Amino acid sequence: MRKLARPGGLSRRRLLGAAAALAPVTAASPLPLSGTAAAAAPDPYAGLAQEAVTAFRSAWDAYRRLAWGRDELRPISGTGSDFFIPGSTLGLTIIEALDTLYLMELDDDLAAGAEWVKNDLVLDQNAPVQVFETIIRLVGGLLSGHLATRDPVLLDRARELADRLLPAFTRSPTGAPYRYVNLSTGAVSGKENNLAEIGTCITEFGELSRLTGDRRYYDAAKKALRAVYDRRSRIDLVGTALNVETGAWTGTTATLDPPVDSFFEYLWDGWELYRDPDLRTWYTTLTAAVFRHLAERRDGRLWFRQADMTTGRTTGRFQSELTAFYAGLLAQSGRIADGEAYHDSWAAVLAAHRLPPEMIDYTTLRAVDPSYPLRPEYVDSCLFLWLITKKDRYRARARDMFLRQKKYCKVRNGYTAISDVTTRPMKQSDLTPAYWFSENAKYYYLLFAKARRFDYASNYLTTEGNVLRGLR
Ligand code: DMJ
Repeated sequence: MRKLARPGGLSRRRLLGAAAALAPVTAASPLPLSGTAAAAAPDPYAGLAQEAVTAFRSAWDAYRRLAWGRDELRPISGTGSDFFIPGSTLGLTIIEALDTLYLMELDDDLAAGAEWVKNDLVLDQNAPVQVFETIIRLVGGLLSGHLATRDPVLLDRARELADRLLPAFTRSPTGAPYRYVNLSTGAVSGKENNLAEIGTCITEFGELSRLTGDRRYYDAAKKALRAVYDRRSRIDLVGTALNVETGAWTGTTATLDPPVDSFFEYLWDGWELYRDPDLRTWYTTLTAAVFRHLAERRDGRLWFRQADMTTGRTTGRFQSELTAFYAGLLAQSGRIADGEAYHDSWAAVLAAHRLPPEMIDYTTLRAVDPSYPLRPEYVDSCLFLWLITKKDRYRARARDMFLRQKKYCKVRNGYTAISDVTTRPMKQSDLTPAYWFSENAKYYYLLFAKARRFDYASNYLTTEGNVLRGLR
């Protein structure tokens, strides 16, 4: 996933500092993919940059060969699968890959992907889709694809899709969106919705408002965030889920884990991108409560427990791998030491396991859910901690993770998710999640390559890794 560097503010200063540490790459410089790149001192990561492209290509070429146009690739059976609508495709992997193709300068493939979107993507689907996933993956992917190619049709498609999603927001009495909407009829369903799905849309919708001049998208997204913030408890904690019609809490556990995670991320990101002071206040107020009531040290490591949102009483000591993103978010929002400490906690998980389990009991680091669906969050935080602190440690951690992924997840047709990281040999499943093309592949490349089409000093990546600022 994510983010930032924008005019003004603490994080920009830090990112500018980080950028100064990079050898400047000009348009005339060769793309530093080999060990003989233009930098004066040999770059120990240059070979890995080439490997990151090779890894991406192996999965992308397999997708083109075996599953072109389908949502996702099943690399072991050599088939495709649907993500949003059984029996229909929305070309998810193509749309997720667009800006990664651009950054890697794979321009023929980018052109093929853009052509598919223009000629073959059918949005008028008489079926319900999950609003959150459609926004972060498809609207976000189309927007970053548009910013990469400057093709106006991609922006039109993003807008058309957002318009089909809007009833989920506008028909809700509270402004918190319904979970599903039928893309053809606008019928809404799923009145119980969780915080991540309610609150992860302001950067994609904000960008759409910025590019089209139509405020409706930004306003709908902000109203959804406000619907949650206004219902915080007296100790400033929020739960996990709301009834979007009545506004009553249906999940009252305070946690950073899913299904809340990116709700916090987009409060900060919305402030970073659009300078809306409400969003900063909401982020700051809720984060202070997270540190007051959820943060704790175990064996010197920083973790975030689960608690009752009204009383603050502890209800669990688990942590999802998805929450590893929070290390980067903390650093970006000015809590650098906390961000680094939290990343150290996840490095300890990697010292105990060959790949990070989906869920651990953080008191023992034992796997509670032993699957590894090729999650990107640990490396996502490596990227932003590296940009902010300039410490090589985070590139080294990303290299370690890259090599582990290669060792355990590489198959003939690219990379596969793992169903159990604790067995020997590891049990592989049969899926390359589309976010792998937008997130993992991109983060490794940006960390290792000094990509000349990326502005390391000023950028914003969404929760899905879509680049909305910083493409050049
Ligand atoms: C991605 O789809 C996004 O990062 C989302 O916010 C949660 N995590 C998945 C990948 O793990």
